[in-house]
Amino acid sequence: MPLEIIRNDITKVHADAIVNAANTSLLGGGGVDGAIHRAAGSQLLAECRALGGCEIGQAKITKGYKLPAKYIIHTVGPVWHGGNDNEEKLLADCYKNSLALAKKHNLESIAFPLISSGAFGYPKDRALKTAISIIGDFLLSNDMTVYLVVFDKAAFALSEKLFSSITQYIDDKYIEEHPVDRSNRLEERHILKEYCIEEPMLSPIREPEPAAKRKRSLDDVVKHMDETFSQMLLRLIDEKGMTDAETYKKANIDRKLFSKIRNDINYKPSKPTAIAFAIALRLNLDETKDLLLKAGFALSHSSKFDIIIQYFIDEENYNIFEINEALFAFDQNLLGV
Ligand code: AR6
Repeated sequence: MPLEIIRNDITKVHADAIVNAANTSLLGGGGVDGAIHRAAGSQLLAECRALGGCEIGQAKITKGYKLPAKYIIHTVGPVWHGGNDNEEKLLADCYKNSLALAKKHNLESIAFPLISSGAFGYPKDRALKTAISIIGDFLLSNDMTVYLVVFDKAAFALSEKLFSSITQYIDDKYIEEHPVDRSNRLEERHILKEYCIEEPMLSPIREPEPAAKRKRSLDDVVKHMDETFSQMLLRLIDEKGMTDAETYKKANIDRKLFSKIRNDINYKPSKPTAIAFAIALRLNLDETKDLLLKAGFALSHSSKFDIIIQYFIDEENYNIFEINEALFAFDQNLLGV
């Protein structure tokens, strides 16, 4: 998976490089910086001394010494002064310059902490947004595995607005699934019995789906009935006029997995992989269900994971990285594995 949000101590992460949230002296400090220097050993400080410091937003590379990572990319985030002091641009530069340095050294994987979000006081939800947006952009035109290491989940929160609208959506969907209040229903049964009226089917009344959302015809469905997942995926990629690379990047799927799927007509993907492709292809809910069915899966209203996916499809928000940010906040599996 090209971008993975993980909860871990970054000094334990096995990646070609880990990123250090340093200060301009590059001579060590507290937080991640302290942890990295302790874990890498004193040779790291000796190499850092020779670097002559680093400007805010810039990045410099050293060896990883005793770390599992081969390299450390040191970058200096901005101190948060309330948001009107160019903080966002400087933080974005940290990610951009670190990724550029990793690319220059032909690295295949890199792990970032949430730069500036500790001692430097940058609000964590904003820091996370910037990180995801810059890394997401980078991955649309580069092949690399990027880990975003979120150390303390307790302090981590999705933006208040997104979080509450997803929570509301989850609540609504649960209600839709259980539309008749149990107590009302018992009372109803009681009245029916009292008056010896035959009990009708108490099936939930559902609103018909708006026609605009039903974009595929019965004809279409029948015509493609015998397709396998892989065949349907490749057909949809053609129909949408997308390239393979564009598709697997937008799906947060790595190239190797994609070529496996392309070359094996009977490939059975995992549910998160199948959904990731539906998102990359901007499928509507019905089309998503059709594609999932080919892989033997369905979407239900009793799974939080499924409801969150439906929320984003409903909102026509097909940014896989934002979806993963939300899934992570709700402790769900991420898309693209
Ligand atoms: N692994 C992953 N994340 C961590 C770890 C760890 N071992 N330890 C802390 N974090 P900070 P900054 C998280 O303060 O805000 C230093 O003294 C932490 O929860 O390390 O950029 C430097 O020398 C937070 O979310 O970095 C600078 O002077 C994030 O990493 C200054 O602090 C960043 O917190 C830099 O401050």
